[in-house]
Amino acid sequence: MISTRTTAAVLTTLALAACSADSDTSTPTGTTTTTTGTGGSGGAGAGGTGTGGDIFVDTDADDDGLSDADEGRYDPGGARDTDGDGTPDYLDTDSDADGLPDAAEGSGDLDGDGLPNSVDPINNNTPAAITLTAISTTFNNPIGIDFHEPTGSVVISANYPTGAPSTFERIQQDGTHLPFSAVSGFTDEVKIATARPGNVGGFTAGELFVGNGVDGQIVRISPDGSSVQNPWVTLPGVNHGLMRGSLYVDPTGLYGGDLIVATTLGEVWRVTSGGAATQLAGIGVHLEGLTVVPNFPARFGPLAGKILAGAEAEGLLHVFDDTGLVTSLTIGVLVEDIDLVMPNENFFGVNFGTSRLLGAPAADFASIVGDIVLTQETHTGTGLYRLVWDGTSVVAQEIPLAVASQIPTQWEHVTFAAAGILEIPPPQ
Ligand SMILES: [Ca+2]
Ligand SMILES: [Ca+2]
Ligand SMILES: [Ca+2]
Ligand SMILES: [Ca+2]
Repeated sequence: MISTRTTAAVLTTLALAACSADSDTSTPTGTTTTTTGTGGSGGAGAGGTGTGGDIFVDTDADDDGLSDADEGRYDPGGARDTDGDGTPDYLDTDSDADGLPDAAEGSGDLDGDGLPNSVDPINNNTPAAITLTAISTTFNNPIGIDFHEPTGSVVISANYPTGAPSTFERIQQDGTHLPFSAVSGFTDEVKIATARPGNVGGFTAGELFVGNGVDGQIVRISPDGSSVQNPWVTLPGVNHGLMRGSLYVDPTGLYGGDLIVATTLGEVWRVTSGGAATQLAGIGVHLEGLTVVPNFPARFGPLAGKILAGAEAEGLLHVFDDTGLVTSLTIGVLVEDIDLVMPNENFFGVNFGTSRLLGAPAADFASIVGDIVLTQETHTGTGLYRLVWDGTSVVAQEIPLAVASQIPTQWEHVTFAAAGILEIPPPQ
């Protein structure tokens, strides 16, 4: 279970790759640190509090809520170092190098394999059931959706298939719609991507990227919608395909924070904030759904650090890196969209069948924070799957629906967002 007070740390850790620093500042120099004497069964650490005498005892050196003893400081063979990075668990804020801080993972055991979450990078437990709620404002045929960080709201491409009068709208917490930019008339399925804070490639949070229906062309819209560069980039050469495909701004820095695009003709490109485009692959199939997997091999196995793109028609998930196509996986999902479960962010998905957004609170996804979620357009269940590395293979697990949940009929794109709309209040 991820507590809300630690989710900012989770996000930071996810974004910045594994960190392992002793964050404890509470141990005065020269004081005596003592064992609790209870071996592996020691209770909650005193967390740097005094013990009533002159001796200051700190039993939780990294302040993650797990006692030094429980973190293996006094193990007979030497202090335990689960991830082998040279920093022992009792000083390592992410002992299992899975991108989730020990303080958030705690001593529970999600998958029931006997290994506490904090030292178990593979948690392939069945995801908890989610409750989807239909957002009670009317929508005008939305397709694409993403988080608009500067306003804490959700931005969508609307008015499919004409894109008029407004191609983009922002949905405020009270359910009202505002046009986003003066763009009108982008036709067909309009897929979008926004930049998040902390982008290392020079993109500004809230910038929005989209295709314009012309082969190989990308549009860039400023965070407040006032400036539209159309086209911003035209890929060199011809016959690239369209950006409905997908677009994604790399939040990990593994690809320089670049904009990644996947086209309807199977090309994958990186584009810098300066507009320089580099082709990574061309596999000749309509790609749809795109993400960059954070580089935590212990958690994601062969997917760590790679670019994922779906091929709905083939039923395949393609895996790319900077050298091109790495492998193609059959995972039993016809991929429409790919997203990372962000800590303390609500879920919003376009249920095209009813022209509504379906939302679910962040807490519903607490059991799979940091994981990859695949969306399938038409389906017989939820159409949402967790993609998980089980130590041997990459498998897709359907995310169950709670009894009270709305049943999605036809998904388009989905997103996680630190935003609220009507029935789904903003995350605390
Ligand atoms: Ca600790
Ligand atoms: Ca370590
Ligand atoms: Ca961890
Ligand atoms: Ca476990």
